[in-house]
Amino acid sequence: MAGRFYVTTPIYYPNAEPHIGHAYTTVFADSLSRYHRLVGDDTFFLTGTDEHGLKLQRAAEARGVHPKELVDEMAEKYKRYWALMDIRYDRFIRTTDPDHEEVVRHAITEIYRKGLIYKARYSGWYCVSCEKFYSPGEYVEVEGRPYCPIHMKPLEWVEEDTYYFRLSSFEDWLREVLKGDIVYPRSYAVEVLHKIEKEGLRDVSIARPKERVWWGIPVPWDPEFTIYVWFDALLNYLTGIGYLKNPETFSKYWPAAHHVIGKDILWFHTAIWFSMLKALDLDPPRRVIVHAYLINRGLKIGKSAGNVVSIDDLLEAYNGSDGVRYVLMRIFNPAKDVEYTKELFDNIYNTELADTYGNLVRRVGVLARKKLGGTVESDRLDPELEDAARETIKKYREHMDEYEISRALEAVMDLLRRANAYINRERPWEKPDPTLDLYSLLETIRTATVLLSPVVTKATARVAGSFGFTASSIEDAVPEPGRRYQVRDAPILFKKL
Ligand code: ME8
Repeated sequence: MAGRFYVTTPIYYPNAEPHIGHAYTTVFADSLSRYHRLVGDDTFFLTGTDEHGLKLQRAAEARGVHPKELVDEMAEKYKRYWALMDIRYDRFIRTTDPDHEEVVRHAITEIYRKGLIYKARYSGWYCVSCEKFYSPGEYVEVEGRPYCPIHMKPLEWVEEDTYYFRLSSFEDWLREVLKGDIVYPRSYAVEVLHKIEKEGLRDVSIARPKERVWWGIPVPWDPEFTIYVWFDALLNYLTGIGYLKNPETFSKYWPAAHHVIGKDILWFHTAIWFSMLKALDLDPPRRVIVHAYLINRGLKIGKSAGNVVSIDDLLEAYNGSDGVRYVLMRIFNPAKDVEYTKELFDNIYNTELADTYGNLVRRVGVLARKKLGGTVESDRLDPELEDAARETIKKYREHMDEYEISRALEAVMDLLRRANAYINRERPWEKPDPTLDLYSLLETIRTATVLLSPVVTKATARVAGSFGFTASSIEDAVPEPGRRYQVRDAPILFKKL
């Protein structure tokens, strides 16, 4: 039964180019989206850039340009990197898009009308890199000064008039929502619940005086204030599927939303976002799918830590998008931080992509051409490989449906390792008629190729083209006798490092 699947990435701050951390999230969301298309779901994939606020205002100031000039240039860079990574989104949203600004003005006005926004004085410690206030207990102290625990930079003291959103009025409702299966893995929901338990749900400041933060959307009823960048940004998930402008598309994909995020922005995507939706009489998303960090030399990879691994370097090192995508998804971990090391990446690329998949494709392709002139047809299929393939499809789907992409890929590698063992054992090159062996191996390759296609986008298309099969639906993965392969070419898919 076909379902609906709406998947989003965070919209990234375009103050700098995307790096391996942004690629980690984006490739994951793209792979999920491609998987859901493969199983026949009506799918929409949204990504984009978060262009307002103090962080961008300062980045532009530092370069001596207007923020719009900076974000225009950087949004193009993002698109270029995502093209290089073969990311296939349905919309690239920018918070400076006119339809988005309209959604934000509409939403904040609605919530204000309901009496859920009020004016008061605010004071607190702020991290501009996070665009977030930190309360005592949340920040760390360095030589007696409050520092951001993520960026390890001094916080700035802010004291000013603001508008608050009455988050506190949603506490009971939010606790109930978080008890369900809305956050994946569940441990992150528990984390949010603990925070609420400890501190209560405090109202959140959602505006900044214009003289301090002018780069953003003015508060409609009081243009002396600019709307807080997070309040603005979260609403992109509604704009992206046509809230206001295209109610039909919107009601098709909401609430089938799956928000993929890093654990750094969990609070915003649960406590704040769910409450905003409730205030707008909208259902919460279907899922918030959280992942841990990529770290390098023990620290979260990021511009501030100065330990960034660039997408250019990765593409260069692993022969383009397929290698990078595969390795990133193979180490993908929702619960635990993963340390980037060149050895780990090289090893996965070499042993799994080059040796286990690439080498099998090459060997079987060469043999099919040499021994059978490229035409392989059989009404029988080795039962061991057939069973293994069916079992693999089942496992793969279970893992993918639970967003466990690394395990799904592991299952495919297991199947391919069996096929490699099979060819070594059966030695089809020595048989006068190796039809049954080669047919069975081609079937296994077809299964693996279809299952790998959401992640390894280009090489799988090449294998399908070279061997003459289609890989556009999960049905194409099912092994069966009676097909006819026309092997035109035995491609070398992955150069070994
Ligand atoms: O937070 N490991 O944007 P951002 C894993 N604009 N993931 C990482 C990572 C790392 N080392 N570094 C970055 C923002 N990420 C807001 C979002 S959404 C309405 C607004 C990924 O540019 C991860 O997904 O700081 C993280 O949540 C996101 O980039 C933060 O991107």
